[in-house]
Amino acid sequence: MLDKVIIANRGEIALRILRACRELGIKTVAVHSVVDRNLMHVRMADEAVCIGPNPSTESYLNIPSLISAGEVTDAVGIHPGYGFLAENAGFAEQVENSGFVFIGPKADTIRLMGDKVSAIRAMIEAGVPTVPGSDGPLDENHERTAKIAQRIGYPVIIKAASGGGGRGMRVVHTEAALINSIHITQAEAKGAFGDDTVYMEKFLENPRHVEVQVLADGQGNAIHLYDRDCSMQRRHQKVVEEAPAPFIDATARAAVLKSCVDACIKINYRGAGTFEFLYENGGFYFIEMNTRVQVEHPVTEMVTGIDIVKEQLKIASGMPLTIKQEDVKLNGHAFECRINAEDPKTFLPCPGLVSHFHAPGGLGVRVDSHLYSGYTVPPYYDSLIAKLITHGEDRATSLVRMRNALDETLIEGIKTNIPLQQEITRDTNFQKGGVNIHYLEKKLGL
Ligand code: MV4
Repeated sequence: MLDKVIIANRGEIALRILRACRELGIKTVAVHSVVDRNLMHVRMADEAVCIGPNPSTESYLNIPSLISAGEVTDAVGIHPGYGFLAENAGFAEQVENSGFVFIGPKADTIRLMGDKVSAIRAMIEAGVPTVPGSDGPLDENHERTAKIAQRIGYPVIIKAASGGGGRGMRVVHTEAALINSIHITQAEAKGAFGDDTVYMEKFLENPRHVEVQVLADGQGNAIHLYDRDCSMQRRHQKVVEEAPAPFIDATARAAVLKSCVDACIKINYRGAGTFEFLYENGGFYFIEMNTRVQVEHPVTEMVTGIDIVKEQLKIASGMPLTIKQEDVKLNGHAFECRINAEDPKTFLPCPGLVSHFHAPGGLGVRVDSHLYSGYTVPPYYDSLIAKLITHGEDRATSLVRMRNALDETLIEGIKTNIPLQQEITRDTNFQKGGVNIHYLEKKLGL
């Protein structure tokens, strides 16, 4: 087992990683910015190192600082969490070249999946269902491009190969608009990512966002932990997630789960990973793969009983996966509501002093949060301050527990999106289940 791990993140996920390390007897090093010296996990860690000033570019994204912290503390591994450097192949490479274990996939795998064109190619080769598309970059041969669009059928979507998560994409409805739209997307991609490579897909109008969680050890063993539905989102920010995804065609689901496991074996994947799909009319269409632990991993933990972060640490220690696919049993249903320090009407961030915090409780209620009474939410980072997770024997039980948990939660001193979450749990279409990715924005009148 890894002896000592640097937790290269902050907030709830840093605390989540610390808890997993404690269970495994791994020593912990919290690295933090100046303002974050009072974070819950910094107080609890075996050691703490200040890695720089408040802006994340000078602290949580400061690679030399992070490597130095590993050196001065004699750490063995570095856990990147999510966001920040979690999917930065260059970081993973520097971590490994400096003699540390990067708790995640190999740098080459991160690079393969970071380029959406190479990711899609890898998936096609592995038998994962993808969106009908160009299956490669578009070039300056406009006739060829127009033919691809004709074959796929309009509307199509142009996406930046270096994009992802909703950045750098444009929908095209007619051949007349095609070439100009490609040029605009290329220019934007060049500016945002320094790479103007774009590709084309059929634009799916009303899909759901369904993703598959996997674990693989890079030693020939891989399993899936079923699926999650993350369709309840606003401007590419997930708001509520649930596991398993409701109302999925059983045959399509069994096939897609198997294809994800096969793909992990084929690319020799290592660590925790997520295959993102659009799900429409009973079919799955791969769009991207995430090579990190995700914010919403707890809903999968609740329905499978598997600690995903502990598995990441065991895999990084070189241990083979001991969980067999047939031992992964789905038990009940789980929801996660993301609680953000933001105005529930304008969605503007709302940092400040939390004068009072009271967490909900009871059977099937989990709170992943670094909050405490007297904590000040700084303005420099993501506004996620807590994740409320509920579990129940069925979807209705899990949902009523979430409604109660939200009603019980007290966060005073700052505005939060709890009123929005309360409204969602009382929405009859959400209660029925299976709403698509546009539902929340339409409900909010956007
Ligand atoms: C799409 C799509 C429709 N058709 N691709 C947005 C985020 C990025 N991960 C991919 N995205 C989309 N790709 C095709 N071919 C619609 C979206 C999309 C979306 C996807 C998942 C969750 C929320 C979304 C919100 C708007 C658009």
